[in-house]
Order: sequence, then C-alpha cells, then structure tokens
Amino acid sequence: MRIPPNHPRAASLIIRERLVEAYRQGIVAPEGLLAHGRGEAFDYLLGERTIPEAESAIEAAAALLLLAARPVISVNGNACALAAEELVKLSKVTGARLEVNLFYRTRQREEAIARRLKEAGAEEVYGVGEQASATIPELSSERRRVDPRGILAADVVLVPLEDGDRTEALRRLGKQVIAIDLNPLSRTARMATVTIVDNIVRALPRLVQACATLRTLGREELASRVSSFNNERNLRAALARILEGLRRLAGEEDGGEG
Ligand code: PTJ
Repeated sequence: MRIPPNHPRAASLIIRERLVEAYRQGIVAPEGLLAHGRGEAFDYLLGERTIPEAESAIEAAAALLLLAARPVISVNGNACALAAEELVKLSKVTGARLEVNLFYRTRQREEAIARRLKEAGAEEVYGVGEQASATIPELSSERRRVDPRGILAADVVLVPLEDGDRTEALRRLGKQVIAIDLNPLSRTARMATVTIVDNIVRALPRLVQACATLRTLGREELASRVSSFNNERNLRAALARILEGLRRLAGEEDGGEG
C-alpha cells in the first residue's frame, strides 16, 4: 500500500506499514501489531515528540551503558522491525552484545530476527536456538530462555518494548535495566533502573548519539550522571507533562485531530 507523502499522518502510517511488512516476513508477532497500537496511543498523548524527561533518561541510559562491563541489548520482533540499524549502531558504540529474546518465541522468528540484524551490520547475534540454554529463575514466559554469554552474564540490559515480568526478574538478579517504553504506567517502566518514555524510533538515534558524545567522559563523571537520575521522579514528571498537554488541549475550542 502506498502512503501519500503529503498525508498529515504519513510518518505514523509508514511506521505501521514497516511493522506489517515485518509481520509478513515472520519478524513481528501478530500480538506485536497490537502492542504497537497501544504505543501509538501513548505517543499521541506525548505529542509524538521526545519530551525533556526522555532526554534526561537517554543521557542516564548512555552513561549506564558506557559504564557497563557486560552490556546486552535484548531484541524482540517490534524492536527489530522498527530499529534494526540503530540497534546495531548502539551495539557498536557501546560494545553491547545483541541477543534475541522473544515472548512469542519460535525458532523461525529467532532466525528471521537474527538475519535482519546481520543484514543491518551485526557481526554476532546471541540467544538463537540452543544458544539460549540458560533460564532466568522464577520467570515462566518464553522470555526466561537466555544466552549464558549474553543476558545471563550481563550487568546492564537494554529492553525495548518489554512486557512487565522480565524486567522485575532481571532486577532481582541484580542487573540494571534500561527500558524504552511509551507507556509511563507500565510495570516495565516502573521496575527499570532507567526508563526512556519515548518511541523507539526517536529514542534510539538519540541514545546512539549520546553514547558517542559521552564516551569521552571519565568513569566518575559517567557515574554521577547515573546517580543523579531518579527513575520514579522522572516517570512522574513524564505523566505531569502528559497531563499538562491534555489540559492545554481541553482548554482549546478544538484540540483533537480526528
Ligand atoms: O517479539 P516478541 O515475541 O518478544 O513480542 C513483543 C511484544 C511487544 C508483542 C511483547 O513484548 C508484548 O506483548 O509487549 P506488551 O506487553 O504489549 O508491551 C509493549 C510495550 O511497548 C507497551 O507498553 C507499549 O506501549 C510499548 N510500545 C509499543 N510500541 C512502542 C512502544 N514503546 C516504544 N516505542 C514503540 N514504538
């Protein structure tokens, strides 16, 4: 389907098409299309822009990744469909390993995702098939299957578009978790060490850029960027920003877009 470039919602419609195409290629789970719809609704409330709270979280996340001894980027279907190139760039700039980790796990999807990441320039992709031989304790979903050289051994894990449980389990194992989630109310958002409330499509290029910029800083300075960040406070501020936007719109004669 062709999206007219002058359509007022062209950017959003093109992203949908990318997901549908990736669904047809076996990368995205059908449930991933629903998850995207939920994300779109929150993005609408955020004004489809990177809010200042997300900028601060991106800076803290970059510092955390640069300080990590064994950072890992967890990749699911939606993240791969929307940001394969940027995920590979982030892995290169931080030295983080890329690991496929799926909620709706099938061998075909694991392989399709690994293939797509390799096409985007990844040299190695962890967590495919028998490589995911370890398990995260107390986690019953398919997400429990992890690579002993990847997520299991990681000290910092980036989890874009996550679904609740695992973030909690990873924190219990003593790992620091960076989430990218448009929903500031989600359990993932609340359980993570650093939550970037932004669309992965906008957040990842900014995160890559922040890592490239902060790379020159010493460990102490990086550590102070992390310790001055408070996730709970940041999430509250993100919610306040949504409220403020809604109040502004509610005060207008015609705030909706239809
Ligand atoms: O590929 P799989 O098998 O691992 O499955 C992936 C999905 C996303 C289907 C699975 O993890 C899932 O069901 O997730 P949830 O519980 O629907 O949570 C996804 C979260 O991501 C929701 O809070 C959405 O608001 C959010 N989200 C959706 N699209 C985006 C997003 N956050 C950032 N950027 C987006 N583009």
